[in-house]
Amino acid sequence: MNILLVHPKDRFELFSSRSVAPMWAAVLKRLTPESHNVDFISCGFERLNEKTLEGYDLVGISATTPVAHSAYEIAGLCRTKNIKVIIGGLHASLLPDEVAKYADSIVFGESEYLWNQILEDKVSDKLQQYYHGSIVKAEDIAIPDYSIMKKYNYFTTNSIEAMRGCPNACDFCCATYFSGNTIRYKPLDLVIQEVESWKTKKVGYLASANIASNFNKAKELFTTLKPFNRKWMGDACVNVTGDDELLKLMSDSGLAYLEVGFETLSKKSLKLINKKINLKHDYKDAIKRLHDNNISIVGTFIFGLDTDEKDVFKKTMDFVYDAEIDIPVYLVFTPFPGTKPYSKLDAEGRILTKDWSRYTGLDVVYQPKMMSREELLAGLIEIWEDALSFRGIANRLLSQWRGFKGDFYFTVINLFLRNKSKFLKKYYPWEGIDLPDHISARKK
Ligand code: B12
Ligand code: SF4
Repeated sequence: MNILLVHPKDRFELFSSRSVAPMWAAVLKRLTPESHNVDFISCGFERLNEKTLEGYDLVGISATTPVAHSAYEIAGLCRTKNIKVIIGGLHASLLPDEVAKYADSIVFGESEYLWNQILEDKVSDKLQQYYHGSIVKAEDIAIPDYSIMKKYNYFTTNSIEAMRGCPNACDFCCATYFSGNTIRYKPLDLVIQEVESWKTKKVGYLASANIASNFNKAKELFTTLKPFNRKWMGDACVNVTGDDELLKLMSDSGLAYLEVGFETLSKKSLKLINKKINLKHDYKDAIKRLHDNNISIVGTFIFGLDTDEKDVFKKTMDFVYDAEIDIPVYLVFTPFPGTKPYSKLDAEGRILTKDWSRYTGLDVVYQPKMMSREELLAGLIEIWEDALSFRGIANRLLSQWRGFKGDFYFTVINLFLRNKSKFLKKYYPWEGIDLPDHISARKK
């Protein structure tokens, strides 16, 4: 068969398709027997039309929520050409019945144990509508094969999914709805094999929602990564700062940037979103510990929770400067469909749009409680503008003396974000939201 894997694009191209190469497609390529041909297109920077689809027997598309509309359009195009289409990914797993309306088959959950079955079913013309993936064993988490992608299109293809699962089950986070709380670390010999196969010295990305879900396993992993003498970026929870040995091993392994979901400074809000793990940690102390270990912090914050008052932006901004967070990431709280917060807000009649393409974290899709929709969006715009102003960047750069240490990634990430800040102009006006005059005037 000729198989085409398609990575959809988000409506406003807010998130660069060029950052991290889509691992799902590289994983399916690895799982596909040699007898089939696999090609790949990323709609973020390549055009897909009827002509492109010629000659394909099966099209596979991955859908997260903000790109679901694009996945449906592509699926529609395939169906007009009578090509069988299958959709997998987070959104398909959260809303299988919706996705089933647009595709011949949908895959929910992890696909390692299913893909070959699907291909066989297609060959014998017996495709099923639903395929339900089971939790994959650690040793079977596939090693991605990026040979179908043009590597120069991406910031890095040196991504490794060294583990899956997180025990914390925060209400708003889709990761545990999908992979459950079964924690699986890839066997270390597979990790070694994977990193050794990388052709470039580019930064390594640890593509897991919480790389330190199990401290002992994480320690083994970082000990294994150290001899490779590479720079790494990854995501973990603030609780890593409670273990000095782990922090040292992370640092020694070359972990340069750690994305930490601080989410909110308010304990009340943390309880509301069930991110209890953060309650036990003093953020300022945690940040100091990471810095003391030479680890820079990408700190994410969400706004618009029911407990958030209008002063939340100012308080957060002051904290970010005071605590010297290296790269702040500000998002509006987004209730992804299929999650508890979504069901609650929907039952309260507060979901304002079911246009998933607006579920980006940079839009307001529900009625906030303590401020208006306009105030929430205006606050987000202003805090981003501050963070990406030259003053904001210089302040953060100098506070940690990164300029003198020649921190290449700090510059790259900030320039990338500054470029992305154009979204504020491109995206405006947000449909149905009238921004206050002082913001609208700046956008014209
Ligand atoms: C790496 C990552 C990114 C990277 C790279 C994304 C990329 N280019 O692929 C970057 C930083 C760019 C990114 C951006 C965003 N991300 Co992100 N990201 C992740 C992360 C940490 C890992 C994803 C990954 O590559 N996993 C490894 C691969 C192999 O797993 P997988 O994609 O799930 O694929 C498996 C199955 O789903 C299935 N499958 C997937 N697709 C298909 C298709 C077919 C045909 C088949 C058969 C099977 C199949 O097979 C694979 C193997 O089992 C996840 C968290 C997580 N653990 O899932 C969040 C996650 C996917 N991101 C999320 C979000 C919200 C975003 C952003 C909106 C950012 C934001 N505002 O918060 C943007 C939007 C991106 C977009 N346009 O969709 C959410 C998605 C929520 C949702 N409902 O859709 C997640 C789950 C995080 C979370 N905790 O909520 N992200
Ligand atoms: S700790 Fe992080 S990855 Fe784990 S459930 Fe909470 S938000 Fe998701």
